[in-house]
Formats: sequence, structure tokens, C-alpha cells
Amino acid sequence: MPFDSEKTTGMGPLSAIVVIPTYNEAENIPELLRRILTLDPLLRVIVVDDDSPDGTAEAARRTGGERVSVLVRKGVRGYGGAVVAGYKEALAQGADLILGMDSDFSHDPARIPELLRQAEQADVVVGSRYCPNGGTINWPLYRMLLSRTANRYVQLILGIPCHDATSGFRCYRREIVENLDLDTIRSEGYSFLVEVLYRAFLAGARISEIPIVFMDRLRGKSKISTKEIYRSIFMVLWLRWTHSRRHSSHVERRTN
Ligand SMILES: Nc1nc2c(ncn2[C@@H]2O[C@H](COP(=O)(O)OP(=O)(O)OP(=O)(O)O)[C@@H](O)[C@H]2O)c(=O)[nH]1
Ligand SMILES: [Mg+2]
Repeated sequence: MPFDSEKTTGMGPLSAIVVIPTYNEAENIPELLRRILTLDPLLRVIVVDDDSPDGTAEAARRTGGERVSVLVRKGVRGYGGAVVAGYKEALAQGADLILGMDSDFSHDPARIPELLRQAEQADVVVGSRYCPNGGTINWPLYRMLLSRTANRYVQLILGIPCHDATSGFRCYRREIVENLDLDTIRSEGYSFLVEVLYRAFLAGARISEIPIVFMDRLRGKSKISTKEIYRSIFMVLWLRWTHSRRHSSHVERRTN
């Protein structure tokens, strides 16, 4: 079904699907779905829930109606795996644009139309906290410092032209997701987001940013642990290392 959003977003006839990973977000998901579904009558949503004990999947089904698909993964947990499952389902449902976001209102649904519009001129559009006019509200100082430093570090090591490579609020053109080789992505959590953006960048994707203001979650609990943050630091080095190895073996093959 085309995303005929000329009146609301000026996007033209592209179909767009929003992918939302959830774990214990029953307090947030009904209101979030209502806000997204009123943005455009043709916008669709895929919620990927890891069998949350608080009934998130059921709450999503109750509110969603036919424009919302709820995937429940049983016996597994993890942000990255859930997002991969969501991307695959969005491809299977024929999305031209795939937009990822969190379910805790840190990502303001009102910014979705702008992300979609910007995807007319780019392959990946990132909602960025660290470009001019972007920011964070109510984040403790240590998280702000950690997140900013992590992003500077990612830019330095990987050279991705993006101020916020750990932002989960982003929109991809379908072809980019098709070429990600989703089954070989190893990372989880924040480094998952970095790995996906790095792969897109290496494949020559045009990356664009729009400023967003990120709100600390008001309801529900954080799922991504501090351990995950430190693991991500090593993952970035690993990504750089494997890429340079692939690059040098490619050069060697060409010179032999
Ligand atoms: N399906 C699934 N979703 C997850 C998992 N971990 C996190 N999520 C979802 O991924 C999104 C981001 O997770 P958050 O817990 O908000 O991570 P965060 O924003 O770094 O932490 P806070 O700032 O405390 O909110 C939310 O929508 C979560 O519900 C998981 O293991 N499985
Ligand atoms: Mg959050």
C-alpha cells in the first residue's frame, strides 16, 4: 500500500513502516501507537516484542488494529535481534522506507514525518542529538557525557559522517536494508546501531541528519545495561579491524 502522505508529509507515493522493538513497555506502547497512527492513515507499524511479561504485545494488539503487526519472539532477548526481525518483516511487507524508533517516548513521534521527508534526498536519515539544534532533556550528566564521548570515539575510529551513530531514531531506504546482510550482524545494543550505520556507509549510502531533542524516558525501566555500553566500545574497534583486514586482503588480491 503506498504511503500517500502528500498532505501530511509531502513524501509522495512511498510506503513506510515504523519498526519498534519492545521489552516491558506496556505503559508506553498504547499511547505511542495512537500518536504514530494519527500521523498518516497509511503509515504502518511493526512491534517486535520479546515476550514481555508485562503484556506489551497484548497491549499493542489491542490498540493497533490492522495497521500494526505484532511479532513476538519467544525464548530470546536482545535489542539487535529484535530490530533485525523487524527489518526483515518490513521488507517482507514491501516497505520502501523503514523507520526505527524506541517505544519510551525518547524519540518524539512528531518528528517521523520529517525523517520520512528527508529520505527523499538520502539513503539513511539519522535523528541526531549532536548536530546543531539537536539535544537531550532530563538526561543525567554522566549519560550525556558517555553518549557524547562514545559518538566522538565512533567518528574518530570509523569515520562515519554522522554526529550520532548510536541514535536508534532513523529511516532507511529499502535497498540499504536489503544490502545489510542482516544474518551476519553480530552486535547487540548500541553497537548494533553503529554496525548497521557503518555497513551502510561502507556500501556508499548517503547519510543525512535531522536534529532531534531526545527526552529521557518518563515511564518504564531501562533495558540496556552499562555492561552493554562498555562492550560496544570493543565492538567499534573490532568493526574497524575486520574492515581493514577485508580491505587489505582485497588490495592484496588485486596486486597479485
Ligand atoms: N524486543 C526487545 N526490545 C528491547 C530489548 N531491549 C531494549 N528494547 C527496546 O529497545 C528500545 C530502547 O531500549 P531502552 O531500554 O529504552 O534503552 P535506552 O534508551 O538506552 O535506556 P533508557 O534511557 O533508560 O530508556 C525500547 O523500546 C526497549 O523497549 C530487548 O531485549 N528486546
Ligand atoms: Mg530509552
